[in-house]
Amino acid sequence: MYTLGEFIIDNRDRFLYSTESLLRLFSSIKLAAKAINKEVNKAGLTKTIIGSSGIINIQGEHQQKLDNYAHKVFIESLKSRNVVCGIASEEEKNFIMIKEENDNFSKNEYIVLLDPLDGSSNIDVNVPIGTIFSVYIRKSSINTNITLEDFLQEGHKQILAGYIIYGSSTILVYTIGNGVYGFTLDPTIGTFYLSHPNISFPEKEKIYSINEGNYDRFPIGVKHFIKYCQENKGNRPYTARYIGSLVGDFHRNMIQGGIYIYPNHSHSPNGKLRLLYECNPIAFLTEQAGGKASDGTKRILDIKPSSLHQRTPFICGPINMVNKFEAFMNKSKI
Ligand code: AHM
Ligand code: MG
Repeated sequence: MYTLGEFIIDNRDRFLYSTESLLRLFSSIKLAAKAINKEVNKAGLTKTIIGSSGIINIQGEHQQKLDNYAHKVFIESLKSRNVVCGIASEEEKNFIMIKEENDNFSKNEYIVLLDPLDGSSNIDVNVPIGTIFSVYIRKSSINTNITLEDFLQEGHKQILAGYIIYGSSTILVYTIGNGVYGFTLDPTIGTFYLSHPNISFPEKEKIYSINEGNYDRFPIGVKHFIKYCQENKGNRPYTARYIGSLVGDFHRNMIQGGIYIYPNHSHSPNGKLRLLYECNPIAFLTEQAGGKASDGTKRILDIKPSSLHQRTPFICGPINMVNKFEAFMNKSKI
């Protein structure tokens, strides 16, 4: 049984930055993940954790109590390991500047972006939810305050990205740009063990995942692609699977072979998902698993962000399926 800590040490040559800082970063991510896992597991038992907190977050959505809890746990845990200089969270309008005890700013190098609890509409109904994280090296000098520019970096500059899925078991999946690895939590002893070495999309294309309730609102190219997925021809129709938790839908599709689509539509002109907290980390994992991530026409990881909470249409999955989707989008514009 190979633990996450042992795995990181044994593979330290693959990481371009310090192993010690990576271990400290993971130690805070694991700690927060275990605390959230514990709360998720007893969500049905306690009214203090299910339901709305009564707060409308920066996205204009009702914040759930567990969203709020996960946000706080992650921030505290990341601060306590003294390894990051700045954090931005889907749940907070502005980025958080970390200060050191006797200083106005932190000399640490890592910038962390978080969706502390993704798929929160599923909390109260026992459906998988997740945490998504993404790490960059700051652009500003270590002897100054961090700035917004430290956070607005293209996705291809990520040095680490991953998610934790709180499902039938709790799994942490990550990449440092050298393949995708998954570790399952043994809740009895609180240790993550390697369970999914070198995950990649399988050859066989099997699944399409999209909220078809929005069908009438979709651009024509998306409608044509859906009809293509449903056509009885060759290896089609594909199976339709949609949980409404990006982490859950992506995890299944990466293991079983499927495309995830959240396009723009008439009520959501820029799509729904957030580039920095959701799309970039999942796009990094997608490419590392041999797939492709696009906004319908261009590579997600090449988009230069202009604001912290910006949204984008998001399509990810096996290369052939995403290419096909882009071809339908291009054809509909001619
Ligand atoms: P959240 O960050 O508020 O939880 O929203 C993101 C979620 C994704 O996990 C999921 O893929 C998508 O929203 C589902 O949206 P919809 O209900 O519109 O299909
Ligand atoms: Mg989210």
